[in-house]
Amino acid sequence: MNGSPQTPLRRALLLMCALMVMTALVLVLAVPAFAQEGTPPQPSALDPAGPNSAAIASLFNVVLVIATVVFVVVEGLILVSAFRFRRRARDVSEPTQVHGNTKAEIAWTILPALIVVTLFVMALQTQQTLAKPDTTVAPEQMTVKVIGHQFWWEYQYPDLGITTATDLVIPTGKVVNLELSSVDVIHSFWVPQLNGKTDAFPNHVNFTWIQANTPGAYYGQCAELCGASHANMRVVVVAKTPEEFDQWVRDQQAGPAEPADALAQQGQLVFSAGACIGCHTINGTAANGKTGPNLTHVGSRTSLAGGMFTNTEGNLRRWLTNPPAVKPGSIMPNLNLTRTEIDALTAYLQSLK
Ligand code: HEC
Ligand SMILES: [Cu+2]
Repeated sequence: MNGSPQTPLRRALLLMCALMVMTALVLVLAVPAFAQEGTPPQPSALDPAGPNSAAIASLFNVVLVIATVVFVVVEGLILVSAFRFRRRARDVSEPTQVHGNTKAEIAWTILPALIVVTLFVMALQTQQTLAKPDTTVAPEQMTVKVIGHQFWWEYQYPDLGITTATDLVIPTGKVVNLELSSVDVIHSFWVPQLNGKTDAFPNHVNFTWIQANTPGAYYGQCAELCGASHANMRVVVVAKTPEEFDQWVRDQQAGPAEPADALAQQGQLVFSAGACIGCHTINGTAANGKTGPNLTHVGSRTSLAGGMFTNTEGNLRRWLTNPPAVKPGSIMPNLNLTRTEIDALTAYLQSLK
């Protein structure tokens, strides 16, 4: 085979196969390694749970089909020509020289142009769907202000007088208009099953909307690098039936629960005497800080600290013990709380349903 003209082609093919096998191996081995325990489900934008994301998914599917056809035709032609017109062994003659083929040139100019124009028109149509919800399908609407913070989302329901964090609670079957902004750097609000990525800027209000077809928890992730804990800035949309949502609204509108047992009462004292009130609000108390999440009903949320933790006693303790140690760059500092203070605060915060 030495010196045979086929060797470079064979080498290239071998190299390509090796690369493909290696890529497959890396994917198979690496993906489970990243899926740590406690990581929320990684939802797919191709599994839409509402009309906004459904519009994006159907555009994607059309693009995918067209791109696949183009890929197969183009790669196929390349492979066929490379194989059929390859240099045979001992063939030293010049190949036939051709140049110019008007028909072929017109075809490969017009066809891609048509494809691009089709995709352009479809993308415009989808953009229009995303810009404005179809209110003939879901006539009921509500508005939530979504405010990005390093490293958690705040939600204000202006018509309902509710302020909460991380869990965005919405009713099913209703258009929820989201007015996005940020108090610090640029964040991006993204719940793949419900909407496309939408940036949240300081001093500017951006708009997107979501609508959930069925009750459930839809997970998302801040999609704009915003600092050390960008990856820990998550979001969960909790969609409830309209009846359950109304109940939630009544619970949130009520004042904070008065702690019943002695330990929780002690926690209330620690809270109101400490630095907490400078950064956190508990409605109807002296605590009216705005730096951190509103804690009036923190016990009713599914997640804590920007969705980094599920809301359990153990995680609350971990958080209070040393926030920046568990969440790099956290704006909540280590307050060097004693064991007794943490016990009391945990009991108190958990009682705030
Ligand atoms: C300097 C401001 C500051 C002080 C003081 C402070 N916090 Fe925070 N706290 C924050 C910020 C900011 C967050 C959100 C951090 C994140 O998720 O990245 C937070 C988050 C929390 C959370 C999680 C709430 C949620 O919904 O995710 C709890 C609980 C909490 N703080 C309790 C306390 C308690 C109790 C004290 C007093 C002992 C306290 N904090 C003092 C700023 C502060
Ligand atoms: Cu962010």
